[in-house]
Parts: sequence; structure tokens; C-alpha cells
Amino acid sequence: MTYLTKPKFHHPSLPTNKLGYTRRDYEASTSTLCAGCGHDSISAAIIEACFELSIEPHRVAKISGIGCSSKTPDYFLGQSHGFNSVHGRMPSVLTGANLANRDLIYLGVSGDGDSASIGFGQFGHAMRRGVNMTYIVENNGVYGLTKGQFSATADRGSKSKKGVLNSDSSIDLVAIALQLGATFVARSFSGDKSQLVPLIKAAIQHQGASFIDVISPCIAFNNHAGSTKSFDYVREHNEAVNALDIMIGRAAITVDYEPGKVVTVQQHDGSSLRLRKLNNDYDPTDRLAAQNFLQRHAAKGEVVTGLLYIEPDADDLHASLETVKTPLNQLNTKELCPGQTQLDKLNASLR
Ligand SMILES: Cc1ncc(C[n+]2csc(CCOP(=O)(O)OP(=O)(O)O)c2C)c(N)n1
Ligand code: SF4
Ligand SMILES: [Mg+2]
Repeated sequence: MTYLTKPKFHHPSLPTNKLGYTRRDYEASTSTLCAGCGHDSISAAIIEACFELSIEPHRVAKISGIGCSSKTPDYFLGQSHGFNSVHGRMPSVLTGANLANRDLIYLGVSGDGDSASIGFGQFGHAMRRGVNMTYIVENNGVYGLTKGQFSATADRGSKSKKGVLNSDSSIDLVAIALQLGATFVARSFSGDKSQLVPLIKAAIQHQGASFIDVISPCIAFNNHAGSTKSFDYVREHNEAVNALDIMIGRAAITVDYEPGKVVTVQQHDGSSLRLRKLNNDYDPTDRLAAQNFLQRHAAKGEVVTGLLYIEPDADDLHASLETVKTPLNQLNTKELCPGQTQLDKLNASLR
């Protein structure tokens, strides 16, 4: 048996959201991951974010690759569409689905092996094309599912559980996403729910390629001294640049921050992000500065977290391809076929 169903009953006074759903309505099968795995906390954060945003579960498509991380869509949003694809191929499957039906909310769930090793090319192209999705990498620095080999995000000089030194340079997916034009780039930690939930909510609201790298310790193979992806290491070296609040629609802004330390970012869809600056020098709308900041801190062994970059007026792949507003899978033959005259013209132009 690869999964366990959860009992359906729940306490009648559980809080409900605008749709009348409880958090339980956003859950799915019981997790079969190792108890204490960081990935389970990310699933819990996704459930919380979708509950708080009052998302209709049938409007979400969750797509993953292969790995412990890629198994997790089985543990959240049980009423949503889901596709567990091939190792490293989540981005192309998601891109195809998104092109066919632009009306769904796309959640791409992947691992560091899935996205930085076998799927590195696919990751890069999804970022540069601006596919409208929330792309979450559950980053533990190892191939958890196949028993703990170093992945491409493992830092040079970090040690495996058996004491083997990693001599390869690491790939920083946040730096790559910035370089390739992602319009929402963040890093967080599975152990920091108060930072992660608002980041996921904001990423879902963002119209474009949103990328969140979540350091998610693998307690079975990469949580020892010498690892830079352990709970202790990330807690000691976490450098958060901002704290986020998201206001949906034109809702009144009720949160009070210290004057002079708040940035409000208005998004396309009318939602606004309120960023409390923890680092006063940090500007999340400056791509180049974000890259510099990231590199400077990485050199000191610090893990920079928070909303690192946002382009509030971003466009997505549909805008650049000028596709029609109606999802392609809802068009009929008559609407899709240009007609014999147009076809003859096209053929003639190619002769
Ligand atoms: C084409 C292909 N190559 C290799 C594998 C074996 N494999 C399965 S999961 C995995 C690595 C998973 O690592 P990651 O994406 O980091 O996920 P984690 O288990 O750490 O969450 C590998 C190499 C596979 N399933 N398919
Ligand atoms: S092997 Fe590691 S990544 Fe996989 S479930 Fe266990 S703790 Fe999580
Ligand atoms: Mg991994």
C-alpha cells in the first residue's frame, strides 16, 4: 500500500473560509514520508495558503516529477487535479497543461534533484518563458528517495552522512531563476511557517513565473553536522530580508508596521504585498541588486530568505504568445479551424 486515506469526519466547529471549507477540505492522503521530513511542513504550508486564499480546489492543478518531494502532492489538495510525471519533466508537462487551460492555478512541485540535476534544462526554460505557475523546489541537497546521494544544490565542502566531502560547486536555483527572468523569486525554510505561507499565497497571486526555493531538511540522509541543508545550519545562518503580508483585492490595509520600513507592492490583479524590511538596504524590485546581495551572502555561508525579487507588472507566456482569453481546451473545431480560404492563402505563401 503506497498511501493511506484519512478519516473524513472532523470537529463541527472547525474554522471555515469564505467558501465554507475547512482546512481539512484541502488535505489529502496521509503522508508516508519519514516522520519529521521538511517536505511535510511544506505540504502543510500549501494547505494553509490555499485555505486562507479560499481557493476552489477544483481550480488547482498540482504537477510534480519524481522524488520524495514529488510524492507530496498526494498529501495535499485531494480534490484538485494532479499529475505525477517523469523525473525532471514537471516543467514541460505543466507548460503544456497551462497552454491548454489557462484558467487553472498551476502548482509545480519538485525536488533539488528533480530540478537542478536531471531537470535543470526544463527548469530554466519554464523560468525564461514566464509560465504562469508557482514552482516550489523542496530543497534538501540530496536525492532523498534514492538514499541520499549529493544533489547539484549541495554546497561545495559540505559532508555526506558518511563523511564524504562534496567537491563540486553548487547550483543556486534562486540565482538561476533571477538570471533567467523569473518575475517572482523567493527562498524560504520548511521550518518557518510564518514566512513560507505568505510567500506561497503571494506566489499564487502573481501572474507569471513564481519560483520558491524552500530549504527542506532530509532527516534521514542530510541533517547531520557538516551539512548546509540541516535544520541547525539553516536556523543559524538564516538571513531574512523581509517579512510579507498579502492583501487580496482592495481590502483595507490593517497591519501597522514601523514607519519608513514598509514597502507596498501593487500587483496586476489588484492584490498588494506589504513587505516589512528586515534589511533596510534590500530592494526586492531590483534584479541586479538581488543577484549581488545573494552572492555576497552566499560567500559568507549565509542562507538569504524572503521575497528576493518581484516584477509586479509581469506578463506570462500567454501574453507573449498572444493566445485568446478563452482556454484553448474550450474552443470548438469551428473556432480552431481558420477555414479553407485562409488555409489556401497560407499554403500559397509557403510555395
Ligand atoms: C529518469 C530517471 N532517472 C533516475 C531516477 C531515479 N531517481 C528517482 S528519485 C531521484 C532523485 C530525487 O531527488 P530529489 O528530486 O532531490 O527529491 P527528494 O527525494 O530529495 O525529495 C532519482 C535519481 C528516476 N526515477 N528516473
Ligand atoms: S528520505 Fe529524506 S526526503 Fe525522503 S521522506 Fe525521508 S526525510 Fe524526507
Ligand atoms: Mg532532494
